[in-house]
Amino acid sequence: MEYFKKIATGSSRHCKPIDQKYSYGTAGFRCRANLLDSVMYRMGILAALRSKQTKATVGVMITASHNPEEDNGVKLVEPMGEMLVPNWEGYASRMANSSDEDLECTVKTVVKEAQVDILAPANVFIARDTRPSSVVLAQSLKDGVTAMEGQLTDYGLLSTPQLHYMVRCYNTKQAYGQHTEQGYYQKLAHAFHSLHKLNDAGGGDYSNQILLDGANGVGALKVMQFLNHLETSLLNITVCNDGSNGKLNEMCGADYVKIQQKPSSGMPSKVAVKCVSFDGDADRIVYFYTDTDQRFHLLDGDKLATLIAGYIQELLTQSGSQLKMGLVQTAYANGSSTKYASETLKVPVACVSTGVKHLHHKAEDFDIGVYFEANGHGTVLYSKNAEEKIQQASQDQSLSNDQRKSATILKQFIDLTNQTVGDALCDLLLVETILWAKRWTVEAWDASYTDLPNRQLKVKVADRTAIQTTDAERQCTRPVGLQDVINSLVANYQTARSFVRPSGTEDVVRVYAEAATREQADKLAYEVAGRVYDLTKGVGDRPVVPTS
Ligand code: G16
Repeated sequence: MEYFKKIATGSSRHCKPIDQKYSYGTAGFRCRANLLDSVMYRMGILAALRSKQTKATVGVMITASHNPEEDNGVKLVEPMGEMLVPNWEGYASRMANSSDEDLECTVKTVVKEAQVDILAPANVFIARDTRPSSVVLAQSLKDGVTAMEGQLTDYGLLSTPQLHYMVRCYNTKQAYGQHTEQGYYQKLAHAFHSLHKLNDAGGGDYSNQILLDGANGVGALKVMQFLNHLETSLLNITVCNDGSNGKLNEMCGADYVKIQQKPSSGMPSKVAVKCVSFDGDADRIVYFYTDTDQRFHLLDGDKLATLIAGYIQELLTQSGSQLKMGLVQTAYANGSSTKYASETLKVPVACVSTGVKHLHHKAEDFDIGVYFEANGHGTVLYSKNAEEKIQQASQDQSLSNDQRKSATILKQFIDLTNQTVGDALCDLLLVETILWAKRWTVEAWDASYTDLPNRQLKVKVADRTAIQTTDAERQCTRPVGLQDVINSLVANYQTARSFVRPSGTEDVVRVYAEAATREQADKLAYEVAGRVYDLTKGVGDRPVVPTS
């Protein structure tokens, strides 16, 4: 058939490096950009096949998000804006790893197994981040889509959540919004402005000044565009690390701030000023500030999750709604946040493996599912039933004015949320809306609970897949004996916890530890990292507890 001949012809221009093995990680394929040409071409083919099979538009984002600028990657977007479904991850791996000669045959097998109507039309939306390599890789991707005679819309530079949003808008025939950048900004600005009007008693000690670290990436560019739609008397954002001179994610961005537990470079140091950091493709956000004693305070994904869940809970109570809300976290969630959510907010908490795909899926179990990874990646999902009930309550004349008002606020809150995936800009606007409504400073928010001191480390090893885990990654099953070692180290500290897992985006093993004091958390993390190094053939220097 014509299609399959075109695959082979295209493949000869996008040859797979011999012996290169690609694995579909936490959020798609990710590695050095110079190894990705063949992967992009094949993901163009795969996206077209998925579009044919679902009879809907799908998306492909070219980004390596928080990774260094030299890396790149690909994230695939399902018709309703979610991440690619698990069985298609398997097809993606098979296609990425097929030899050039076998590719045609592999595609035929996928077509058969997934029951793809090869003659159906295909429609693919694509976008890219600001990495220099993304431009060339976009062409490889397009070649793949074109080989399958798919239609293409190239949005050029977008944040990852913007592309997810475009795909959902298009497939819902604009019921979710317009599938344009302007449409996205207008929807958010309208909801944000409306929420300020509705929360007319807001303000108080609230400060509308924000210093924003754009990670020298696409998020900075998009926030600057959004500012044209925003009433600056409500929110005054100064964008730093806008890409004009710094390098993407280098000593800046949400991942840097979260892991290093210090402010991004490239930002003025101002006491008590609210700062936010986006990651490289603007799907994560963390807040931070420096207090009058020059101490750094991080408000990470856990603090965002509990703030948002607590506020929604209040609105549900005030509107008399019976909807059930739940919070989804991962093993990285600080123990204090889990305790605060379940004991103070009385919100049920679920723990799943790392990766938005897992959190998103679990959040669908609730009427309203709030999900956040500690690294700042998260959003809120509202079931159809929840959206309908909230809409009805906002117009129900049998309810009191206050009840109707709370339901109306919730309705606008839904409009301010990107339900497809974590979205740094939407999350920022949600947080600012809540802080305004509660008349809170960033310090007041921070005081809702105190994080247990924690440390995250990366260990380079010969083969990170030597580490295997279970129980939402909280227990290590391989190498045999490592979990016993971790248990005995943890037993030496108070209120301590530690786990290890292979990263799905970087070639490292991640180590997490928390304990009652900063010294204990650091010591425990380095001790566990040292044992990981010993038991899984560490590369480079063995991690040791720093002396100062
Ligand atoms: C991706 C995923 C996140 C995950 C992060 C780190 O984020 O979307 O869910 O937490 O990678 O994953 P790992 O620990 O496996 O490396 P991003 O923002 O880099 O796309």
